[in-house]
Amino acid sequence: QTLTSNTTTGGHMQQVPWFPRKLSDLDMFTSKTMEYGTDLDADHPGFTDPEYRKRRIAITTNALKYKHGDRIPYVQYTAEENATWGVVYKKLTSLYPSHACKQQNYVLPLLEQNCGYGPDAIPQLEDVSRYLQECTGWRLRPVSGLMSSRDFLNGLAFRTFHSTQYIRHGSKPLYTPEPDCCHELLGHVPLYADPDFAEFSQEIGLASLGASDEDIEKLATVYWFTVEFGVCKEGDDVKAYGAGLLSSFGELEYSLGGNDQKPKYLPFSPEKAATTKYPVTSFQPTYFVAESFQDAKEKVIDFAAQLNRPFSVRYNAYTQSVEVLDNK
Ligand code: HBI
Ligand code: FE
Repeated sequence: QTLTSNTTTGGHMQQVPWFPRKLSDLDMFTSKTMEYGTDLDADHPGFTDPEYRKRRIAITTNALKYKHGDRIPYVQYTAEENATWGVVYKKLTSLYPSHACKQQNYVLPLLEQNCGYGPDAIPQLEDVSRYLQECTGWRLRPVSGLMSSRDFLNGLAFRTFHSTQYIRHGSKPLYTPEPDCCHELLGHVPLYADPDFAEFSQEIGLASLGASDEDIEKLATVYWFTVEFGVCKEGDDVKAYGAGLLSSFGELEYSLGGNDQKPKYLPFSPEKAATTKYPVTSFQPTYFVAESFQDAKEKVIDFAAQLNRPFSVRYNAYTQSVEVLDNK
């Protein structure tokens, strides 16, 4: 951590890890993307396919050149890429009515009407981002691969979701070891059109600005158990809202107790979730159940206030920038 932001609290200058103060500061993250992106790991289904690797480089170039305020370039997806999307789209949307939270089911038809969702073609990030901005002020930014937890969470503070634009390898339509556009567009995007989820997710981001490395780890774990693998109460039922569930046919069924497997449910508590260990390559043994997105938001705000940061922040939606407040 070399970059620092100075903040004055109680008359003392304090150095904390650098953090973005305005939307265009997110341009700083572009060159720091890690792993994958263009360098595929050996167990990736596309690793030995030179055509796939070339395609990935072509698509991630958009993200590497992107600056705040640019249009996100359209990608001319190939027939094979659109076919892969179609397989995923049909499989997942068939499970949503019974398994996904009501917000996912409310928003999906709106995305079909307003920004090109459907089984035939991969929606364009630019169209999706514009629609989200109308709904909640959330937007997408193209990204070339995995970011650090700090950078990724910092984006959320500015109602910005970093999204990959490439698709998984066509040989295994229902498997991907990394985020791809199916995961982003089906798992994450719909809930960013929901006002309560929009606020909840931004709070995790605001808490991450200038946070210590230990607190970033905690917030990334809270993110994991909510935005990625969260389930929520709906009357007497439990439904999925986490993107890792909404974009995985197998785990979506498993997480709600399908196939006679019974995962453990705990009531959502950021304190508890933040220190819970989790596997990254198998289904989750434990899910946290939120009462509602509003309740989860309030719990995250209380949790964030206990973290070890000498200041608090306020997001100014008019200027789309962050104000640092002297008091904690
Ligand atoms: N980077 N591009 C990208 N996409 C993610 O979903 C993502 C990330 N970096 C970290 C991350 N997610 C989470 O696992 C948490 O560490 C925040
Ligand atoms: Fe994700």
